[in-house]
Formats: sequence, C-alpha cells, structure tokens
Amino acid sequence: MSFVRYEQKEQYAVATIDREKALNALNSQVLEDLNTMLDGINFDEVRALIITGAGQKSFVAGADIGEMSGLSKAEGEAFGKRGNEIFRRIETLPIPVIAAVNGFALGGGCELSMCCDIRLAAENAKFAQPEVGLGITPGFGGTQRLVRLIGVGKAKEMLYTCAQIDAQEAYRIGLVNAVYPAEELMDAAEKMAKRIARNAPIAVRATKKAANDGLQTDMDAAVAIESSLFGSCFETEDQKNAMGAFLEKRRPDPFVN
Ligand code: CO8
Repeated sequence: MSFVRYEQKEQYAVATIDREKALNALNSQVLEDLNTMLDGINFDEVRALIITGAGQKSFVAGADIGEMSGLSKAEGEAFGKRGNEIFRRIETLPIPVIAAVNGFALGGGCELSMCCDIRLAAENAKFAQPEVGLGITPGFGGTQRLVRLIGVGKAKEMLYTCAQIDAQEAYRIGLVNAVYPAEELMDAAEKMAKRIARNAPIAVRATKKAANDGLQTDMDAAVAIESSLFGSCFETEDQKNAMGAFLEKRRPDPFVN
C-alpha cells in the first residue's frame, strides 16, 4: 500500500499524499512513496504535476514527530538528507510542479510546497515552520527556500517565531501565488496544469531549467545558461511549428514532447 496516490489525467497528473489520519505527516514511508511516485511519471505524456494532500484539513502537517522523536544525531541527519534529496528531485523535475495547499502546510509540509514551482492555496491553508519550537531546525530545505521565496527578514521572522500564517497573509508576502475557496482549489490547480500543458513542452522544461539553474549562480553565468537553452529550442519541431503558424496566421499543430 502506498501513501501517495497518483492519477494521470491526459497531459498532467495529480499526486495526493494520503495519510489522512496523521494529517498527511511525512514519515519515512511517505517520503519513499513520494520518491517511487516520481520514478513512475511518464514524461512522454505528463507535462505538469500537481501535489496535494488527502482530506479537507491538511496538505502536510510536517515530518512525523513520533518517528523523529527518538532519532540519534546520525539518524536525524540521514532523515533530513533523504527528505532533502527527494524534495530536490521534485524541485528539479523536468516538468512544472504545482502545490495545491489544501490546509495545514507546517514544517515539512511548508517545505514540500516550497520545492514546487507554484503554490496555490485554499482559504483554510495555514503555513508555519514550527521546528524551533520542537527543538530542531527545519530539515527539508526550509531555511534555504523560505529566505529565497519571501526574503530574508520575513523568512527569519517565520523561522524564529514559529508563527502560523493564514492563506491571505501567505499571499500578501508572496509565499503563495493565489488563494481560492477550498472547493475551487483543485479546479484552479488543474486549470493551471492544463494551461501549462498547452504550451510547447520542451520550451517549458527548458524555461524551468533556466530559472532553476540560473538561481544557483551569478547573473553572467545565469544569462549564459538562458542563451544556451534558448538556442537549443531552435532545433525543435515545436519552434518551427509555432513560429510558422504565427507567420501563416493559423493555429499551430499540437506540440510534441
Ligand atoms: N507528525 C505526526 N503526527 C501528526 C503530525 C505530525 N507532524 N501532525 C498531526 N499528527 C497527528 C496527530 O498526532 C493526531 O494523531 P492521533 O489522532 O493519533 O492523536 C492526528 O494527526 C490529528 O492531529 P490533531 O489531533 O493534533 O489535530 P488538531 O486539529 O487538533 O491539530 C495541528 C492540527 C495543529 C496540525 C496539530 O496536529 C499539530 O500541531 N501538528 C504538528 C505540526 C508540526 O509541528 N509540524 C512540524 C513538524 S517538524 C517538521 O516538519 C520538520 C521537517 C524537517 C525534518 C527534518 C528531520 C531531520
């Protein structure tokens, strides 16, 4: 049995973390199930991935506190490293990933949402990094991605105070892209996934790679990365198809993977 349900819907897929009785908390098994889910994605068909949590109440309420409570130093480090490896895999997945945050996104849950490209939140979503209240640091990338996403000052406030913020505040500070009534969240996420899937998939992938890789380096190297990926698009059928269609004032043929 897997704690991650995966459903492919034409050109996008939905992965649902389903450990509802523990508010979808991430134990080692959930992490490995996430990893296995990533192994199974058919990138020839799937052009965007949505990650959400089962139920109405929680996206992911963090790493599993019961499992973590007895860890030794070495085990804690190994658990953090494994979580980071899998989250980094999500962040660098060739296709865009949308987090549909349908409730609590605490600790590892907030960190999971932040390794996705885009975060959409339900009105009942709550975000926090409660780790220092539990005697640990964030361990799945929170100290790094939060400062990059919302800026150092606001991130440090969240990291040091453990304060929980609601969806509107998360939107105000740029942690989420948009907020929807809970019952509209998945429709909005799927609509966005379909919009992404309509575009030239090789160009979308190259754009994600340029943005991600560029963020890791200085501007001169970053624009060189962009130039190289931009150039590579001119070898694709999609570029010839789309630009030819524009010049001939017709719709392009369907894009290819
Ligand atoms: N771990 C394990 N179980 C959890 C977790 C969790 N993070 N969150 C909720 N649960 C379980 C509860 O224990 C409870 O189980 P049971 O019914 O068996 O008692 C069930 O889910 C329902 O939870 P509550 O009864 O507490 O529901 P409430 O509505 O009263 O409260 C809250 C909801 C506010 C979300 C509350 O459950 C809570 O505070 N949960 C903990 C949130 C938290 O602190 N998360 C951060 C954990 S630390 C972390 O994520 C670090 C990531 C990096 C790790 C690196 C490791 C080295």
